[in-house]
Formats: sequence, C-alpha cells, structure tokens
Amino acid sequence: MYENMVTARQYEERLQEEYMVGKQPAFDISAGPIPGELHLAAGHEAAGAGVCQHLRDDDTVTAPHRPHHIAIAKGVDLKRMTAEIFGRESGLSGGKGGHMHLFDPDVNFACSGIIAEGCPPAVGAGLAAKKRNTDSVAVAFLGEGAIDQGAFLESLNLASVQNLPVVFVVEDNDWAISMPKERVTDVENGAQRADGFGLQGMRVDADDAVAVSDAAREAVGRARDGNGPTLLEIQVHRRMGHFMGDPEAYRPDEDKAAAEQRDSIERLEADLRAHGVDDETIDDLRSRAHDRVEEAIEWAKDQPEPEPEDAYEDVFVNPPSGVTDSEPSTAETGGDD
Ligand SMILES: Cc1ncc(C[n+]2csc(CCOP(=O)(O)OP(=O)(O)O)c2C)c(N)n1
Ligand SMILES: [Mg+2]
Repeated sequence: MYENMVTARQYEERLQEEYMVGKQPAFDISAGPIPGELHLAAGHEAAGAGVCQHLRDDDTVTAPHRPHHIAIAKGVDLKRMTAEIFGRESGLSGGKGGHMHLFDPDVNFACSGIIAEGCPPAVGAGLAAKKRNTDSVAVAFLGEGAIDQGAFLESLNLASVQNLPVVFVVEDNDWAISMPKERVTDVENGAQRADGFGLQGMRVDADDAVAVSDAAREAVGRARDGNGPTLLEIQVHRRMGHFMGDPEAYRPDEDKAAAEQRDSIERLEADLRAHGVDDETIDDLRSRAHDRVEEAIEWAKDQPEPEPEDAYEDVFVNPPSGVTDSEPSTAETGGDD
C-alpha cells in the first residue's frame, strides 16, 4: 500500500511539472504537452490504495475526474495511461480520452469527467457478475459532491434491491470545486445515505490507510460473499486546488493548512517504522516508485502523436452485422427488440 501511495504522489508531482510546461506566464490551459484540465489527488491516496488492494483484475472499478491514484492502485498500465494523458497514439484510448477518460479493459477500469457517472456502470458490472455466477465485485468511486446526484441514489437502490456485489466509495474531501459540502448536503456523514436504501453504510474518519484497508476488506468481502452492497465514505484531504491553475481564492488558509498537516503517506510511513520497517526498505520502496514513474513519463513523451485524421476514428461503434445505411435495423424501426 505504501509503495502504491508513494507512486501515486510522485507520479502526480511529475505530472504537475510537465503540465506547466508552455502554460506560463498567463495560464493557457490549451498549451503544453498536457493540454486541458488536470485534477490531482494529493491527499486521496489512501482511498485508492486501501480499497484496491482487496481487488482482483476481474473486479471492475469506475472512478471520477480525479482518477490517477485509483487507476494506479487498480493496476492500470502506467505507461499507456501516461501516454493517454499526453495525448499520444499509444495511450489507452489512442490519446483521445485524456486524463479524465482512462479506460483499461485488461483490469476493468474506467473513469469519467461526469460526476456520479460511474455508479450505474458499476451496478451493471455487479449485475453481470451475479448473473454469470462469478464472485467478482464492482467498485464505484465518487466525490462527496456527487452524493446528491440522481445517478448515485438510483444506483444505491438498484444495488440494494438486487443484492448486488457493489461497493460505493465516497472520497469526502469536504469540497466540490469551490463549494463546501455543508452548503449543499444536509448530512455530515455521507454514509447515512445508505440507511434510506437498506444497505450497509460505513465511514472511515481517520486519515489512516490501514483503517481504510480494514473497512474496505469488510465491504469487498461482503460483496464477494454474496451479501450485498456497501456504501463506504472515506475522509480524505484535498492538498491542492480543484484543478491545476485553481487559485483557491475561496478557500480559507486554515483549511488548506489543516489538509497539509494530515498526510496519510507520512502517517503510514511512521506506522511502518513503528513496526520495525527500516530506512533501507522505505528508501527501496520510494526509489522503485520513482523509477517506475520516470520510466512511464519518458516512454510516454517518446510516443508519436496521433494523425489528425485519426480524430474521425472510434467516434461511433461499428454497426452490428445486418445493419446498413439502406436497411434500418429493427431497433431503429421500433421492431420487436
Ligand atoms: C454532472 C456534472 N455536473 C457538474 C460537473 C462539473 N464538476 C466537475 S468536478 C465537480 C465537483 C466534484 O466534487 P466532488 O464530487 O466532491 O469531487 P472532488 O473534485 O472534490 O474530488 C463538478 C461540479 C460535472 N463534471 N458533471
Ligand atoms: Mg469533493
């Protein structure tokens, strides 16, 4: 877990540097090797690592617009993910998705920039697992700003009434862009949403990766054993702006300072040392993470950019066999499907 979390932090620190290339002096969001928005997850790492360490490749994870720590913990190919973020041809989606739309079918990972969008597909994956009689599970990550969304609430209900192997993980960082959570949501503990839908609710209040892992073990185990869904809320800390370039003028200095003081990585490192893990082992883990990150970034930067005409590929799925321009499908004509 520690190596995973350090990898995510170091990875994002490198992305920050690369992102700012060419964007100064006036912040030009479309310039540089990583054009567009970039949402970083410093302070959220314990949620990704603590939950995903209980998952297998055949389990499904959907993540929101702040996905890197979750993708890394789920085992998404770091090189192809980085190439995707840099808009390169060998990226996970040929460089067309960018950092908010990472998709890796090898480990069943997807993310989306639409808030709470990942909940219905996770319920679908849970339903598929149940119908196929497998013991795989699905996990939907979302932010606390998404817990009033209809897609989330409907997903809780469907997962509960169908007793599906789904875990909903809310990363509560107290903010939705510039909106403090108490102004939009009238429960302090988002896990209480579970009560209205008849599923288990849990909240891990400490920024303690081991506590997150313990709670996730219980929730994932419940799903895998056929005992239904869980809503697990994890308190995390947003150490940065909502996106790169966010001046955070809306955020009180004390709030940011408090987030900076509670670093789950430092805490886990102290726990490891207290359990007898020596400096050399910690240094080895950190340098392994460092090398992996550098290798992925250098590889991605060497990859070719897609040809402009590739923009027209993959826009629509190929029509199913039997469907041609001249012969509309039964679905289109309102047939018996
Ligand atoms: C359906 C929808 N509405 C609004 C937005 C714009 N938007 C992007 S991020 C965000 C806030 C999300 O806050 P939260 O869910 O708490 O996640 P965090 O950014 O704090 O990790 C909003 C409103 C969106 N992407 N999708
Ligand atoms: Mg939030």
